Amino acid sequence: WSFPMEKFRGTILHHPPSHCFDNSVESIKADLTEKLFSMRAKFPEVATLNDYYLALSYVVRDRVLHRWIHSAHTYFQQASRTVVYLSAEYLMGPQLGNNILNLGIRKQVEQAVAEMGLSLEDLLEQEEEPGLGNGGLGRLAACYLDSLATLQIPAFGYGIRYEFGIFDQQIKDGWQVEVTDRWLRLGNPWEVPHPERRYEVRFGGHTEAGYDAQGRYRVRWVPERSVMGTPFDTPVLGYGVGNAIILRLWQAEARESFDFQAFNLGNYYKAVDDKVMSENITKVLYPNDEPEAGRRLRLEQQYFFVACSLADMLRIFFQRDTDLDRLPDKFVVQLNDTHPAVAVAEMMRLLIDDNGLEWDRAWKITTGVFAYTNHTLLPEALETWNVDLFGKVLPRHLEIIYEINHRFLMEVNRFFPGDAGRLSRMSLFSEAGEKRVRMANLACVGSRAINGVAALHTDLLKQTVLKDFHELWPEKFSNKTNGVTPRRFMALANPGLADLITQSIGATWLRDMDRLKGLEPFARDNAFRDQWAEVKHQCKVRLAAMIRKKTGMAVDPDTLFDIQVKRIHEYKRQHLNVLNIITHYRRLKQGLDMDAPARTFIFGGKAAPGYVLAKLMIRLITGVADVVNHDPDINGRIKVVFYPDFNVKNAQHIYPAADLSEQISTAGKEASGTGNMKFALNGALTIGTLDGANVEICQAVGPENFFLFGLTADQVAATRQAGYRPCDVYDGNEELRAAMGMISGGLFSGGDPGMFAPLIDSLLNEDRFMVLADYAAYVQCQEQVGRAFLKPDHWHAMSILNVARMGMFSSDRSIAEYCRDIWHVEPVPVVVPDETCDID
Ligand code: F58
Repeated sequence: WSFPMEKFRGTILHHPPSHCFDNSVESIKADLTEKLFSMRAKFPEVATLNDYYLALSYVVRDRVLHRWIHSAHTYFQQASRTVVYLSAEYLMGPQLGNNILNLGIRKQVEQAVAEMGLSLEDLLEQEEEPGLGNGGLGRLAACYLDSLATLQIPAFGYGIRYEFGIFDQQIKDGWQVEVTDRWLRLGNPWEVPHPERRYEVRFGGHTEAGYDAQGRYRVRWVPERSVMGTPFDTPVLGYGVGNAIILRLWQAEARESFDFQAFNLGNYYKAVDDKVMSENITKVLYPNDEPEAGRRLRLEQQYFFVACSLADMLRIFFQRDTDLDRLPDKFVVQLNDTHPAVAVAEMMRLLIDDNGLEWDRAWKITTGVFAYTNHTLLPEALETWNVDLFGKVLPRHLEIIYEINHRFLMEVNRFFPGDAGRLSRMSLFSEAGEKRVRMANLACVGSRAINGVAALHTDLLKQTVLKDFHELWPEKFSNKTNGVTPRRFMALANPGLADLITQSIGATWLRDMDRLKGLEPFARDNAFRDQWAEVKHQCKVRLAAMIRKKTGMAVDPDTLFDIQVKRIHEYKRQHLNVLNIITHYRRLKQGLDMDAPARTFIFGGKAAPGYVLAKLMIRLITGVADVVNHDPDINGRIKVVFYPDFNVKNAQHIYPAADLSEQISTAGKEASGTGNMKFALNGALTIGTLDGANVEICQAVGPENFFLFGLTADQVAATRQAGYRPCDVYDGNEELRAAMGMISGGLFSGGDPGMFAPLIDSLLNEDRFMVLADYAAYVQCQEQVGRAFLKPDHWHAMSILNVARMGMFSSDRSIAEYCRDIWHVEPVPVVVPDETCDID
């Protein structure tokens, strides 16, 4: 088969290539051997496991691209309204397994590789995931692409192709050590580069104002330097449909490899300087879970990917249209938090400077295109940029933002005359201290829709950080509770449970998670409960083997697996979990609580490299593990594990094995959480506060199937208002004093009493996240968990009901709501001819 080039002449693709991919076992085997030869230049005797992984990936990629070509052609022909998702992060996870699942060819591939003497599991294990995100926000973007494709929505995900993603975490002597993530080292078979379609992105310099030939006022940006953005496309398949969409990530490259003038003068180093500087822009993902407003490179990253993405969007628009007033009919651009918010100014620049539109017309188009999702309530996490820095990197954009602000504040003043406080709060610039650009305000002003990511979060947004904007434009606000994809986090991660569910209620739940409701009657069925318990047990055996492999530790799959995996952060309160473990440990040493079930406490998560207290929390966990795991008095009744390098790949082993999911953030601090959903979907019961989406999960599964504890968001605020003094709580609770005393006495730091002092001091003096205030309620709730676990029939019934009632937490539901309420887009089915596979 050769590519039918003649069909690609001109810009319009009249007939996409049609090729019948034979998905029989024989054919997959033949293709695999051929790819080993053509893509790896190897014959079977010398091929490594990684060669086979790559060859299989190319076999699968051909079939994926076939769907993408038909999708692109369909969307193009129909000039479909398209969603543009702008996100600085995507945590996609490994691709091979997911693509095999969505192509519906798992059984054939399994057999084909087995007949060649390989195991699919080993090949899947070879894949290094693209860790192009920090945590929940990046993973949400990946789940949303999965659902956009599955719901047949024409969409592009745009982002940054970081050469180094989130660091790999190792644990050395109990401490986190960060190791460069060289994910591209062995090649990435999933992406298709398009160097022919690059864009120039300009930076710095100054602006010049003047009049054009028609006497119109015009501003010219004279940049100081520019870099090129090259797109790398990764197709994302829908499940059970022919549709595929594209994740398009931009890589920065120097305009020219060498500055020839400098080179000719003999200054070789000056010549390579530019190349290095330019390519730095997409070198590395910032590993912080809070913004770093000081970093010029971070601002450059943001503008770089926004400029490339909007230029690309306009290129696509102009293929079919000439009238920019129709842009909002054809595209909607979703801003995933404020990281791409500079897009509002860039859109205005493109319309006014590059396309000659007048301000009002440009503003109407801009505010017709954008929508903004907020992901945080923590005031310190709201992104701002120093005005001087901003002006140096983006002088023209700063001018545009000043003009937007001027007009906006006049509008505010019309609605709320003379309200100076409001004007200063709503201004796009904060003037207290050094002058800064407020990106959330820019995103709100430039967008026609604003949403939070869980019901409580959206309510709190309206009452606190975005209160003024809500009062001005209540109609812009809505809630879109997060969701997760059941394809990756059930079908792929937990095939045993997925099969059991499918045997009981049919397969449709994977595309319509509300169908899980059909499991409810099975909660009373003894035989089913036994099967359910057996699946969970197998998952725990599998995780125990992984723990053994990664840490050398033996854990018992018959114990209660109590798991907290997420970024390490004070507000997520891993230290509250630890205080309970220490309390439990002490009681056991005293001969108390002897009837409690044996537990394995498992932690996982990365700490931002500069976040001292978070790194200390990891050291505390490993310190406690060291003592407790080796104490002969405990005799295995408690084990503590820190599972290193928590990422999407590991997560797929971890969620299915949990009995208990720890969702214990301070109420009002976690915007939504999505790990909470992944655990519950896999049959874990939750111990949690009324925070983020826990509120909705608890309501959906029923409070009788959820271990709820702690202060509510209102109580947290009221306690703070009333002058909360953590030392009073400390003084009044003997067990708390004892637990903290064991830490500060050096028991978990090899006798060093100073090691955890910063952590202890911060709890005693300020306790911003009310750890001490919730301690007693948490310990008590954990006792309740222990008692419940001793009644396995009831426990498994609760577990079944949790899964049965998780329907609304599918990312398909979230995306359907975005489509209906914000994006106003319709599905565009894609017919892929000549496909021989059935999707099961
Ligand atoms: C997370 N934010 C929220 N930010 O914390 C979580 O509650 C929510 O479920 C999730 O978004 C999805 O809505 C988050 O992950 C980041 O990682 C940012 C990365 C860039 C710097 C600032 C934090």
